[in-house]
This record gives sequence, structure tokens and C-alpha cells, in this order.
Amino acid sequence: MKRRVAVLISGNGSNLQALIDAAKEENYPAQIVLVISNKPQAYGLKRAATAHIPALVIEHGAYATREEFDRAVHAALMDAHVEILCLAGFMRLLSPWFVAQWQGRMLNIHPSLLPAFKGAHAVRDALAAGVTKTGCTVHVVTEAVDAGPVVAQAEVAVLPGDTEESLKLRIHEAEHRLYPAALKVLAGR
Ligand code: 4DW
Ligand code: GAR
Repeated sequence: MKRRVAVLISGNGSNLQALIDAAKEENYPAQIVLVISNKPQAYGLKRAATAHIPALVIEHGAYATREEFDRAVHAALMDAHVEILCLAGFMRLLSPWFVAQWQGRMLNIHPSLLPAFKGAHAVRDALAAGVTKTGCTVHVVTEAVDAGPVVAQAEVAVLPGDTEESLKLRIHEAEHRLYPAALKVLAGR
């Protein structure tokens, strides 16, 4: 039986698309059964619609506290019998309570070779640091941001003349291969 996976997004959802595409393969161990966005205008919602995957908008602004938002997200995940959760450009910090509910079953993708360049500007920071090699990481989400156990990493070269945009593009290409591979590892466990 394929594992039931939900993807949480806030924006473009190109990693969501990579997971959707990978899951079309007959032998892939996971299926994307739900997409949740905290932003109504997220382009990833269109990707879900095109793929005929149920999608929900749960706007954090509609909730008085972080924990109430998290409980609404959790309830939707329970309703859809979700077993594994993938964060893909999801930009809201999830509470310790939520993280505990999904302990060991929630992945995130980050655009650096963690533990290097944690935080929201990983690509810019790598460029500014002058490294010749960066990459992307899929890790298990823990309470501490960008610090959970690494499931998979891919290296990406920083090339002479790279801008934040050009480097981001190259990292994205690596992400779109890495995330499906990492989810396959977790789903197959
Ligand atoms: C991440 C971490 C923190 C914020 C945004 C993104 C990386 C991935 C992630 C999303 N939610 C998470 C994680 C994580 O690694 N660990 C946990 N939850 N527990 C962040 O602080 N975002 C702020 C909002 C930004 C915005 O709305 O634009 C925030 O205050 O939530
Ligand atoms: C990805 O590059 C991901 O690594 C990054 O957001 C992008 C989302 O793109 N995440 C972080 O920086 C987390 N701190 P997408 O919406 O096209 O998948």
C-alpha cells in the first residue's frame, strides 16, 4: 500500500510538482493525497488542481494563535488519513505540539548543505560566504528549525558569475530530484 502524503506550501510549489510527478510512477511508495497552503494566492494550488489533488487553504491570519492554526492543519491531515507530511516552501513556523504529532514523519527541504546556511536566505548567504559548493538538504523536521536528522543531500557547484537567481535555479533543479528520492526513503521505511 502506498503511504498517504500531504504537502504543505506557501508559494510556487515547484517541489510539490516534483513530488506529484514522481508519485505518478507505478512503483513509487507514496501518493500525494492533500495539499495545504496558508496563502490563498500560492501558485502551487493551481498545480494541485491540475493534478486533481484535493487542496485546502488554511490562512494563518484567520486564527488567533499559532497553536489554533496548527490544530486546524492537523485536523485536516487527520481527516485525509495522512501518514507523512512534506514541507515544500512552507513558511510558517510550526509549534512544538504540531512537531510532536508528526515526529519522524515530517520532512522539509532546505536550499543548502545543512548545517551550513540555516535560515530564510540560505542561497544569498552561501553566495556571500564565497563557497564554491552548496546544495540542498531534505531533513526530518524537529522543534529546532533546520536542525533535524538529514535524510538526503545533493551538492551544487557555485559557478563564477553566479547571481542569487542563477544559483537558486541550479539548486532548484537539484531539489526536484532530491525531494522525491528522500520521500521514497522515508515512505519505504
Ligand atoms: C522555516 C522555518 C521557520 C519559518 C519559516 C520556514 C523552514 C521550514 C519550516 C516551516 N515550518 C517549520 C519549519 C521548521 O523547520 N520547523 C518548524 N516549523 N517547527 C518562520 O519562522 N516563519 C515565520 C513567518 C514568515 C512569513 O510568514 O513570511 C513565522 O513567524 O512563522
Ligand atoms: C525551495 O528552494 C526550498 O528549498 C526553500 O523554498 C523553496 C520553495 O520553492 N525553502 C526554504 O528556504 C526553507 N527555509 P517551491 O515553492 O518552488 O517548492
